[in-house]
Amino acid sequence: MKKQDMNRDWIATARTLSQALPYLQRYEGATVVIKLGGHAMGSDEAMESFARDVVLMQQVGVKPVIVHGGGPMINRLLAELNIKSDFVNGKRVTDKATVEVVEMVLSGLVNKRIVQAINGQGGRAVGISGKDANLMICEQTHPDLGFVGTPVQMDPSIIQELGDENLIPVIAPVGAGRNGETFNVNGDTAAGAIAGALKADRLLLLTDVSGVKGADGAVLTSLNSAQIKQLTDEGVIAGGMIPKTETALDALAAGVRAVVILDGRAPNACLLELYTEHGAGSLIRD
Ligand code: X2W
Repeated sequence: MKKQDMNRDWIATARTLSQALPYLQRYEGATVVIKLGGHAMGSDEAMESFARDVVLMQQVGVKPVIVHGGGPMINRLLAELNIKSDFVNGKRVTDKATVEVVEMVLSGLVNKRIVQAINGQGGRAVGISGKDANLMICEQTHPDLGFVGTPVQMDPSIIQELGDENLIPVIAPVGAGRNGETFNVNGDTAAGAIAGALKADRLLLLTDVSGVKGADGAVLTSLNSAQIKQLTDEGVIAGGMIPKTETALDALAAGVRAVVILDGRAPNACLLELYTEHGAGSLIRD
């Protein structure tokens, strides 16, 4: 690179930082819940970049809370163990053998990979699941789904305590039942329930799509609950997007200020959303 071009690069970096000031001020002290889906986890480089963004957010005063999925990783181990798996309305039919695999993969492999990535960037992450300190008590969602749980009672105090110590909670979507059961909770559902219990300032749902699309196929950068209901009735919002928009509506109703559905595979997706005028994905608020 020519010296002149290099200078231009640094000047642009300094300008970017300077332009971020109002956003840095806006989010200081804010609780931001980030759902990292299994499809958005990708390569080690992508994980490293995500972890770096999370540590940066904390460095500038945000309280990040990570809730993760891991569907593809569960699929892989179930296949290796020759355990068949079906989905009904986006939820995995979960028998006893399956829920054991789900907990091993989510609370073990996936959770610790994220914890390690954050710690590798100089953060101090602590991996827990919905079982820890009674964070998320669940009831069976539907008898046909087996050990799939719906969060019914939340105690987010563990998250606040970790945040007060500058520790970054990384949460696997596994919950306890009142009778000693282990429940498999959809990652989006868990993130929504946790963000709601915390009355978070932002819930970022990192997925593998660029946002909510309108009838013309273009991403809608900003929409409210009424528009979501209308687009769902019209069949424009369909398939895998439905659990995400439902989570968004539930989270808003529970007191979350805004929900953003965005592509977690895009570089620095979280920073782009929080700290630039451009934003990313679809911002949902009333
Ligand atoms: C999900 C939990 C993991 C998840 C499952 O078993 O796959 C249910 O379906 P993603 O990567 O966010 O899809 N649980 C009940 O949600 O992972």
